Amino acid sequence: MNRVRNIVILTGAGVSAESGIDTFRSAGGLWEQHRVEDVATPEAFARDPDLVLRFYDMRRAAIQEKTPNAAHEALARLDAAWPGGLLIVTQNVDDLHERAGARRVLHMHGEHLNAWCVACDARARWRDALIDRPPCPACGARALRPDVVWFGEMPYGMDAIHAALRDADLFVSIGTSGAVYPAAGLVRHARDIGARTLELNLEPSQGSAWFHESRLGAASAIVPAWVDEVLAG
Ligand code: BJW
Repeated sequence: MNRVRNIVILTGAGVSAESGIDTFRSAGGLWEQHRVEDVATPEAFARDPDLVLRFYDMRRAAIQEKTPNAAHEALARLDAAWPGGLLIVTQNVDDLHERAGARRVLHMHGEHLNAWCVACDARARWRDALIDRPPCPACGARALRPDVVWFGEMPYGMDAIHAALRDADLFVSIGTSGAVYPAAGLVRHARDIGARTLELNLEPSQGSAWFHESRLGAASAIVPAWVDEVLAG
C-alpha cells in the first residue's frame, strides 16, 4: 500500500444490501420482481409512465427509511482520512454513501432523490412521489421523471471517471455483479493504465478474472477490514 496515492472505488448494489436495499440480480432481487424492459428503459417510460413512476416512487420512499451500514461508514472514513486522490464511483441511486459522510462520490447511474424535468432540463432535489405529476420548480411543466440512468441512456460523469482512472494506482470494485456496462469495463481501463485491481464481493463477479485479487465476503465485514489495512499503510 505504500506506493498507492490515487484510488478509484466502484460500488454497486451489494454495498447497500445489508442496509436492506434490494440488489438487482440476486435471488429475490429487483429484476426477479420486475422485468427490466418494463421499468428501466426510456421505452418503458414512454409506454407506461404510471407503472414506471410507481416503481420509482416506491423505491424512493423506501431508501429514505434505510441507514448506512458498516461498509458505507468505512468508505466515508477512508474518504475523510485519505490524503491522496480518491473517487467513489457508485452505480447506486441511493444516498447512503453521502449519509455515512463520504464527500468524493460520483453517481454514474443518477440518484433516486433527484428529479429531472424533460421539458426544461432542470434537476431538483426530490423526496416525494412523482405519480401525480407535480410541476417542475423551474418551469412549471408537469414533466418530471426520476433522474436515474436507464438502459440505453448515457451514464453520468464518464469524463470525470476516466480522468480519475488515468491517475489511479488502485482500482477497487465493491458489491457489483459486473453485468452492466460501461461500469463493468472500468476494471479493464484500470488495468490498461497499470493500476492494481481488487474486488470485494460476496461472490466472484462476471469480470472477476480481470482483478489481480478478489476477497469474498459480506461488505460490512470485508470493506472495513480493507479500509483499516489501507489506512495502516
Ligand atoms: C454483496 C452483498 C453483500 C450482495 N456484500 N456484496 C451488450 C454488451 C455490452 C453492453 C451492452 C450490450 N447491450 C447493451 C449494452 C449496454 C447496457 C448494458 O450494459 N447492458 C447489459 C445488460 C449487457 N448499458 C447501458 O445501456 C448503459 N448505457 C450505455 O451503455 O450508454 C452508452 C455508452 C457507450 C459507451 C460509453 C458510455 C456509454 C446504461 C446502464 C444503466 C443501468 N441502470 C440500472 C438502473 C438504474 C436505476 C434503478 O435503480 O432502477 O443501474 S440497471 C441496474 O444494474 C442499476 C445498477 O446500478 C446496475 C448494476 O447493478 P449492480 O450494482 O452490479 O447490482 P447486481 O444486483 O447486479 O449485483 C449485486 C452484487 O452485489 C452481486 O455481485 C452480489 O454478489 C453482491 N452482493 N450482497 C457484498 N452483503
